Amino acid sequence: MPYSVGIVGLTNAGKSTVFSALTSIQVPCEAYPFCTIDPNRGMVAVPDERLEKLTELIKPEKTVPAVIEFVDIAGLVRGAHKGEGLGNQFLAEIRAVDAIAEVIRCFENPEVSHPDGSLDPVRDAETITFELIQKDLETAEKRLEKAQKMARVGDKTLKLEMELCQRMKNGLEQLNPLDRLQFHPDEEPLLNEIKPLTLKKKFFIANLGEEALSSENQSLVRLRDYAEKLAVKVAPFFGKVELEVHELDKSEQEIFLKGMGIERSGLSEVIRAGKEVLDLITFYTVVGGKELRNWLVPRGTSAPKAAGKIHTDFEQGFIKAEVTRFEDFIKVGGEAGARKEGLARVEGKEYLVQDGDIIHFRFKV
Ligand SMILES: Nc1nc2c(ncn2[C@@H]2O[C@H](COP(=O)(O)OP(=O)(O)O)[C@@H](O)[C@H]2O)c(=O)[nH]1
Ligand SMILES: [Mg+2]
Repeated sequence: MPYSVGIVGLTNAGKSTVFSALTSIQVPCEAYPFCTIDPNRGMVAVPDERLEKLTELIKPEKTVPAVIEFVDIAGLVRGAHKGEGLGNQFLAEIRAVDAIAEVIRCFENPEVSHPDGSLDPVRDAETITFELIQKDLETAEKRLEKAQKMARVGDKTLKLEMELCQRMKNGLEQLNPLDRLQFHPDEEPLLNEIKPLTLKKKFFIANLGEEALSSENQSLVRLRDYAEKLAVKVAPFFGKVELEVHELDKSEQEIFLKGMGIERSGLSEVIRAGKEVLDLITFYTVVGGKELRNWLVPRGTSAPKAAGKIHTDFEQGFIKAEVTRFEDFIKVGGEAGARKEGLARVEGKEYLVQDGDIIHFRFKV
């Protein structure tokens, strides 16, 4: 399954605009078995210059880029925890994603009403956090109550859960998102099950209006300031502008956006932020000189686990990995050159994959 990023934000922040702009370059579904057809979900090819260079060098029959799935999750509004918006579907969707991108409105437009009447990115970010805290509080309280009941009828295994939920509850009542609390490794499995919203990796998407092209945007400055204090990344995104250029093909888009003074597309900013919060690295495979692919894995992934990403059998049957660094691979003109020059190292089960590795797995099935 690809990594997924859920787009949340207040009404009219530009979630759907950002989502459409991100997913406007559709990846062909047939290369991805997990591809589903759902208007609120879209698969985006991860922009990768190294993959482009490798394609030029190897000229494979097919290049299949890694994808990240984006989900437009509607339903977060102020007061949501009191029963407005934030239905079960919202919760199920947000729990299921790997990271949250909070779209924060930074554009002026008198024709598009703001639910709180004025432009204020910091207040909006805090509203989102507040609502997510309230949701987590509700979850913690429910679980605590249930655990207490069960404990009364003699189930002693629930001590850990009761303690955890009590601590979560205390923290949340003080309006602390759970990522500010410390947890014990023993509590990880429970936390993985509960999937609290304020423990998710997250970043902001600053949705900028056309006016921000010509002058420094005060909303962006304020949001950046705020985000820096929380150590949260900000990805600037000209939602409407980028959506409007989506009829152009990819290279034309780049030229057009550069012409407007947008150096890096919102897409690359968002992917960069997503990869960073999830701490992902990229490795490459070339199967029989025919199919070139890049793969995203968490930093610190072992070679057999990385092989398992390609096919579950590969992890079981892993024998060894032949690894060449991207720079070496390019320098010597490919796999044959790398072998000849002794630049293709043989690595075993313990090897931790490095960003930019080109890997030839050997396995038995
Ligand atoms: N001027 C301007 N309008 C925008 C921008 N982004 C979104 N909008 C408009 O704001 C309205 C709400 O956007 P939408 O994406 O539907 O917001 P959502 O409720 O968060 O999904 C739409 O009419 C958009 O065209 C922007 O960057 N500039
Ligand atoms: Mg929407």
